[in-house]
Amino acid sequence: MQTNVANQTSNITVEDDRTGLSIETLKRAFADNLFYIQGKLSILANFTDYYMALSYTTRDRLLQRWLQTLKVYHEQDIKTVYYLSAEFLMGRHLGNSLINLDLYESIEQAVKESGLDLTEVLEQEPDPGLGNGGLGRLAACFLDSLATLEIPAMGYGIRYEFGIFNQSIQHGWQVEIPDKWLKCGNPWEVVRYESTVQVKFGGHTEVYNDDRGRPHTRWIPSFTVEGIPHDTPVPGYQTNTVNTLRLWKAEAGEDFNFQAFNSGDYDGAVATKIKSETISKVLYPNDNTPQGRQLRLEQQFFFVSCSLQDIIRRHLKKYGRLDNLADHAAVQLNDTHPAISIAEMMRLLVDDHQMFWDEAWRITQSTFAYTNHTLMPEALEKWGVPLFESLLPRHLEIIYEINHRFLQDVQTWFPDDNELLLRLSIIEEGGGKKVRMANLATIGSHAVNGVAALHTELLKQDVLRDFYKLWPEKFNNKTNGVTPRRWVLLANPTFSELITEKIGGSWLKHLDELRKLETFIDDPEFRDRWRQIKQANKQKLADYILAHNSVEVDVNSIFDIQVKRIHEYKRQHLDLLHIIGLYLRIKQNPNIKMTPRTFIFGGKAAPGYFMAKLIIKAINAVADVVNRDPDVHGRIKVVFLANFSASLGQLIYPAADLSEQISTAGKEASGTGNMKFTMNGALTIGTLDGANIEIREEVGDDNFFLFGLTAAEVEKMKYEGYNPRDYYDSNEELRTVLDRLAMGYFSPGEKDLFKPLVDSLLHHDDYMLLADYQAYSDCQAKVSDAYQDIERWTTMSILNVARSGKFSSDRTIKEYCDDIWNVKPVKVELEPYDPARA
Ligand code: C3B
Repeated sequence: MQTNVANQTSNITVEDDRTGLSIETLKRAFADNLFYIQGKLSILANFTDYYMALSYTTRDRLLQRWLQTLKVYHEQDIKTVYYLSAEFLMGRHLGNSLINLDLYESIEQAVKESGLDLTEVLEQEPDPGLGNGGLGRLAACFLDSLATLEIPAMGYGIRYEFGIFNQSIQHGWQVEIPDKWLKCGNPWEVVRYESTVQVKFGGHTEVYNDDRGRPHTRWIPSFTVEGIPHDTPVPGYQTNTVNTLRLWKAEAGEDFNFQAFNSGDYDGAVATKIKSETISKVLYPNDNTPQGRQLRLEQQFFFVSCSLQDIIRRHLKKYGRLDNLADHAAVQLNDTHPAISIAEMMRLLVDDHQMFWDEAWRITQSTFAYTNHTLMPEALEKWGVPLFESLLPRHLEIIYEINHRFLQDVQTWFPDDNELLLRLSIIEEGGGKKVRMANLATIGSHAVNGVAALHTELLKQDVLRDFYKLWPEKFNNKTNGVTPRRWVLLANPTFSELITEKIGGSWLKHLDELRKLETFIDDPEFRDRWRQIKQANKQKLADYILAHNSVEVDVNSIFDIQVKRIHEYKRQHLDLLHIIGLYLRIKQNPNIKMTPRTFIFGGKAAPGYFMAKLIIKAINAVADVVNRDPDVHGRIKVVFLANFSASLGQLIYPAADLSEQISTAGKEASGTGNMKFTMNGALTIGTLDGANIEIREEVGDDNFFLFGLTAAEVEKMKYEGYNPRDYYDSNEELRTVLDRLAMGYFSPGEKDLFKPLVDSLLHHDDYMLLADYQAYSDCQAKVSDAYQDIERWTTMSILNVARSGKFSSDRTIKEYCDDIWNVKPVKVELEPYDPARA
């Protein structure tokens, strides 16, 4: 492609190419980076080159703020938040950096004057998928809010070489393709070799006496791995604060190969290298269902040990002592994935820094806090003792010691309650001993939180009930939130413009101000534009669907969307049963009146999760039949969008009319997609689950389509003996729907394809689809009616947005700061860039 990038070196001489913000300087910097970093003349450059050059241009402007932030943190007496997470689903960096630097329009102009279209360049960026779903994306929203609120903070995680797989759909089935996100290089990371740390594995422990005759334990590992920090800047929105996301890459220790190599065992030497590097090779693609694989424990310990050593090293350098660690560091455990931190911190303090146990324990407990993200029993991490012992022998000893002391305390508080001891113990007995990571995290932390009000209540009453009895004051709720910068401003620019025009721009930092939109609710011009923007967003998604699925959809139909990981508890198949129900109604009566709908699905299934993959196939099979049937006459269409990701989400949320949040009550800890839909003006059809409850509370009962059993009703029904067959027998439509699916109506040539799905519903129905089917179907009829009244729908949509302020992650982060971390903002003042002084 011919552009005029190189022709733009006009007569500007004063502004610095690396910091200047004028269009001319940006153009020159862009051309310069294309030439000197990408090594390309513009006539030979491709879009990846443009993307890279533009990223470096943007990164230069971040660096000034980033290094200044580091300097301020270094010089001032501050307390820092360390967010430990095995996943960070950051989304694309370039667009977000431009937004947060307030540089979007200037760069857009500079790029345009260079003959290019910014949106096309932005599309070149690989979406760094270093997470599975909600938990990883929450971590990313939190980093954005921390920087925006000017809180000293650092994210710590793993630099996976392969992120979440790319999903393609072949013959209706999910096919996984490795995600080589680093193949063209990563302009957003800076490697800090000088801060490399050593991580030990395996081996044994031994006791020795120090100079003064005090006994200590030391760990003699069988191998050591190096952790190399890769730092990514995390800019706040319209602040100078740029925090750091530090991801660790595993490499072989320096001395790994010499012995083997010198004795001629070249293969052996390389094998060690490969084993070491395997640790940060790939993200486990499971969401809410851990697999007890050794490599996974290695990953967890690897990044925890790297991060804690890093925190201690930096603290010691600054303060020269460790007794005040908790005054300067708050470490948050994002689920149990980093829970081994509790034992590793004790090891570092007691063994390496020779601290007394009680002092080390006080520091550990006051430093750590733990967030639980799921009640699914199968998702609570447990590691077999033999595996643990072979990989982390010293940590097992430390865990036994923590457990021993803890259970002694329990015994004095509750004498003679052996059952209680068994339930509270970090070690699960019977059927092979296991280490319970949630117990370890709860005992070793000063605060434990759930992620929505209902979830926290259920934690207290159920999963962590006994701990709640011991320490009620430890437990607190922190309802999740999402960043409005990525999920509204970046994803939905015209909509954001309308809002800013009406209420000013400060809503982006104070989302509660969206309330002011209610004053415009009767303004016909405002309402018109509101609808036009939604329509235009739907058109954009329709274009995408046509290009990717070859399905033409009607932008006047209800865009009814369910995007999230595929899981039985999330009940994508309930949505599907309803679609089949509608289809059968059309088949029975081709003239039936029906509000047109486009049902859109997206989401990945864990590769080993058979039923989830079968659900994807079923959606596509139904889509094939429904979309081709002339009787349907375009009234319903079904689309499965492949490879749902953060970037695809940015296209989808703004285009939704209806948000499907239909998990079995009590199963979805919070949900965060629900919040993104609401903020972009979609209405929700949902159960009383997770944060849906709070969304409904905020937007008002009249502006939310509620259906289904409550968590308490689900429990009661299960307790009393739930029989899904009763619903099958008594509900004719439901019976026909299930029969058609089971008979092969949607799978010609493969009669029994969906039998496992139907059997599971008829015989177990763990997630109570059949019990909720009729209520869901009735509620959907109300949605269709409401959509017929376009004025009523518009009012509801505006109210949903105006009342969504609570769901900003800024609010969530402020609560963590006040109630758990006890940290305060730190202002970063910018100094003019001066290479001579730097
Ligand atoms: C998810 C939960 O399933 C969601 O309800 C919740 O909104 C998010 O975490 C964020 O809190 N979750 C996940 O994505 N992965 C897990 N292993 C556990 C929970």
